[in-house]
Amino acid sequence: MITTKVNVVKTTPFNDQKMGTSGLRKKVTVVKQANYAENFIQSVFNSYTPADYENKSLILGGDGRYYNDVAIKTTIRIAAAHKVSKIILAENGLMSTPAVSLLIRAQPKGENFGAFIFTASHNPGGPDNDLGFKFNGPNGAAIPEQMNDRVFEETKKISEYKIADYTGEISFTQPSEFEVEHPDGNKTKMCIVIEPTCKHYIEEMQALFDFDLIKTLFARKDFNFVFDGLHGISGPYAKAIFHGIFGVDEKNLFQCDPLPDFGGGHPDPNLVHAHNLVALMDVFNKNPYACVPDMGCACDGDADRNMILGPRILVTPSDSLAVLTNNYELVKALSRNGKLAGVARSMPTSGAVDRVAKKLGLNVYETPTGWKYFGNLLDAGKITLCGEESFGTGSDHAREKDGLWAILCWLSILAQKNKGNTGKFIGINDILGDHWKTYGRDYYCRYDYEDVPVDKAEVVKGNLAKNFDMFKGLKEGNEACVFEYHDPVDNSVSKNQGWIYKFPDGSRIVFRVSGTSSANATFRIYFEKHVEPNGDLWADTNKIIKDGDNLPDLAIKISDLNNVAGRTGPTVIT
Ligand code: VG1
Ligand code: CO
Repeated sequence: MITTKVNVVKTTPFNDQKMGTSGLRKKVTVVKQANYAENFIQSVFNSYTPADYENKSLILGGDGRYYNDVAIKTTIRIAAAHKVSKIILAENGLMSTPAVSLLIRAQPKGENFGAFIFTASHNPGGPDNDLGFKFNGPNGAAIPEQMNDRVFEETKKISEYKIADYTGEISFTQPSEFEVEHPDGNKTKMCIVIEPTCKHYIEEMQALFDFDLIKTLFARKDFNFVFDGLHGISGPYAKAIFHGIFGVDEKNLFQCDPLPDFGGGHPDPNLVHAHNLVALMDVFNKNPYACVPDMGCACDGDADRNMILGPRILVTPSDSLAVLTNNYELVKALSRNGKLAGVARSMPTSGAVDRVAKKLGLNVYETPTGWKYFGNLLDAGKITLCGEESFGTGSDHAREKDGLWAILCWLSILAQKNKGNTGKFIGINDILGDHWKTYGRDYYCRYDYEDVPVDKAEVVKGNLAKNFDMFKGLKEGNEACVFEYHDPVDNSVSKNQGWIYKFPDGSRIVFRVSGTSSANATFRIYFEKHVEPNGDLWADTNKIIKDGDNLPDLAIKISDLNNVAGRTGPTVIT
């Protein structure tokens, strides 16, 4: 038993603790400042009433990045001072974002306050890189925008925080107990229980998917599967599921040990940062003699994102959402409650899923970027499946996007398509080809301009609004607007969610400012062009978006980004 006393510590506010698209992300050097983490965590507690957290449990997990251990210990000490009765601590502090969401949802009703997830997701880690704090409520979802605003208000007026004075060791592998003496002399108890990193998540996946069916796929000699964990938290899950259950050779599971600095890379599964996997899958078609696996996939640092690759092709996340919708009946996790209730996509995600939804008679919701906007739709039963262009796919099973779940969806489709097939393997390219022959192809690409100084970013934003009329004048039927979301469940309004420039055929250029970068501004430019089923379905994306209306050129003309930011092109193209 650890005995400890609560101290009330005077502090002054930091003015930069506003949560972005997904939690608070800052450089480790910023979080290391005295009182920085304490202020933020206390401000979360201050945004609730004692009835929300006293005598409740609090879940703590994370992606294992540098400094998480310190942040977790601080949170435990603040939770003790707020009479939380039970900390459910992921073993070694390691648990993926979707696994935490599922674990919250598995807690007895009314007994859980929520969870802190210590992750900056796809952002790099290490002493000079990023750290992140996410807070999810008792429904398993990241708290909504209005709650983020409330926390921000608290961070601006905080004057003190409450913290247990115990600064000794706290085990991340063994249970422990605290006796906490409060300023009024009352004593409370708090226990820490250790939750294994993977166990609960894997049980949930086994219930959601037909693992025996998927095993028939892995039993085929002509199915070669590779996975890249990018040294994030997906590795332990991938090893347990793909190797432990499906028997994939461990040498086909790359970078599956979580590292505090992700081995120096960005744990971001895209064409740029997952370059080894992309090269192995020969996506850029550089080696006609290469023997390419049938499926390659990867997850990000906190394992909520997924990347799916077929031989020599990336399945764009927008297409992935459309294909999953079209094939939902082949996936137990999607069809277990009958027809899909509806689908949703973030605004910059391509309209590919809209075409499928139209055919299947499903409602489509277009939300701002960030998973938190799907929460209300999922809770209200309006949608079953949702996704974002940024490699995020998920469903009503959790309240976060779920990387391994999405991979299991694709494995289910491949297994079903090849059920009883003794001939040539029906692969990802065949599934994509069939899809495009039915719906046409929405060529899609994103340019990121990272690290634009804030004053220059303001100039670019000014240009974007100023040039609406210029764009509309270019072609009859062109439209331009600032995206605003009206939540159909709670009627809340989210303004300024990106600039849309739309052509009459549905092609679009979209601009947004990232809400996950830890310093300076990142502009994201999204390009989308539709080609009809009888058009060129297997062309190079770069060629298509430049053919006819040259979308990248036009985007630069509208924003004057290269000039203003002194650049010759984007920093990342995916
Ligand atoms: C990015 C993506 C967004 C995603 C968010 C969090 O946000 O664009 O779609 O929801 O990251 O993903 P932004 O504001 O930088 O564009 V994760 O995997 O960081 O939790
Ligand atoms: Co993530």
